[in-house]
Amino acid sequence: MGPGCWLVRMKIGIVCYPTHGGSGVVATELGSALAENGHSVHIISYAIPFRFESFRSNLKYHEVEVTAYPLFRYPPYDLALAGTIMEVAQQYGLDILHAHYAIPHAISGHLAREMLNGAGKNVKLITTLHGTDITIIGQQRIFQPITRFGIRASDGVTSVSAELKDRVLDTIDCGAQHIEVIPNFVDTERFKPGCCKEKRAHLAAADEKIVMHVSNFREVKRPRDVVQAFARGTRDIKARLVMVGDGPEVGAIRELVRELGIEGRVNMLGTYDAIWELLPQADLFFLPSEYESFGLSALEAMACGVPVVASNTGGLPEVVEHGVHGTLHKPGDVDAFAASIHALLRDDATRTRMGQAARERAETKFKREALLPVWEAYYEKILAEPPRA
Ligand code: GMT
Repeated sequence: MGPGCWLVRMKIGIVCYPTHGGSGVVATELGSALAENGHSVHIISYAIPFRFESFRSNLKYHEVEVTAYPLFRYPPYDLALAGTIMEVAQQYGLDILHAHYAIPHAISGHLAREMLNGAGKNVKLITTLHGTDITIIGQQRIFQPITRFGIRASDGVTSVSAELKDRVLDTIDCGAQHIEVIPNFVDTERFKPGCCKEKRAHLAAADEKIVMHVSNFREVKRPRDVVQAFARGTRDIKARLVMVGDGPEVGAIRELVRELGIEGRVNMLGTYDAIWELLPQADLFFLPSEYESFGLSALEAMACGVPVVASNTGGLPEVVEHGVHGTLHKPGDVDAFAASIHALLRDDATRTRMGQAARERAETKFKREALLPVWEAYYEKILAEPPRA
């Protein structure tokens, strides 16, 4: 993607979590794509996001410095973040602050914008809602009013799926705030079928099928169901479960794998950043989450030509069409997941067809090059609007 000469070059601050998780990935990949297209991008976080690859003069990372002081039992990260945003905005003349995840990023962004506007600098705040900021954090009694405040205070708000937008409007009184749906995207040059074939031998024997799960092993991902459904669905099939990622449920999952006596057929790899090297080796991608606002990892698998077995929850049906790119079932229906895994692993022709359709879907609907102009147009629209009263 080359710099388009018609474009207004913008100075954009992106605030995100650096940890393994979809919102940080989306924020970082958007930042890289914008920088490649000639905009000046500043990523602000408490550590370098794991997908951050800076070798460009117009893509910078700024660390939030959190000061310890004997009086602070809890060092005020949100204020340190607001201070850092303000400093970066002043130094580089930012036009836009793009907060990924409502809590606390939208609030710190709001604070920074108010301080900047008070100093005569007009900066616009855009908040992207990613899912758990609404469905888990935003539903907690203590956080709901502040989530609502952050949404209302933003100059623009986006959500990663239509389902998440509806959920926000149903559960949070957003006032007059409009929510724009801009789906996540995938780099289809990096995530592609056939990549890194030499990795396969490290994951499984040549005659074993690979079922892959990638997540941060939180309860919402239902990792126990991953193991149970794999065990039930592959009793008479030579197959291996490859689990990638780390998180609070990992210990319990290891235990369950031992209880079921399938340790010889399960690889728990821990975190692996270059996930595009592993995904194409899978025969099936498995994501039986309780909820996914979008399911970026499923999209990344699809871009690699891998069919997906997932929950029919949240925004997943907007990404994966049941029967076309894989199969979708009710969260918790372990028998249905097991039956799908069994049927698909036994049917090479259907898997190949679904894998091809999945790749095509990623290329036609969620390609980075197609969604970048959507973001640019959205930024320009928000910039053109008068400042909030
Ligand atoms: O899934 C997680 O636990 C991480 C979380 C995040 O904020 O990093 O992911 C959310 O945002 C992703 C990117 O937009 C979506 O693809 C995930 O579906 C969403 N997770 C949930 O809704 C549980």
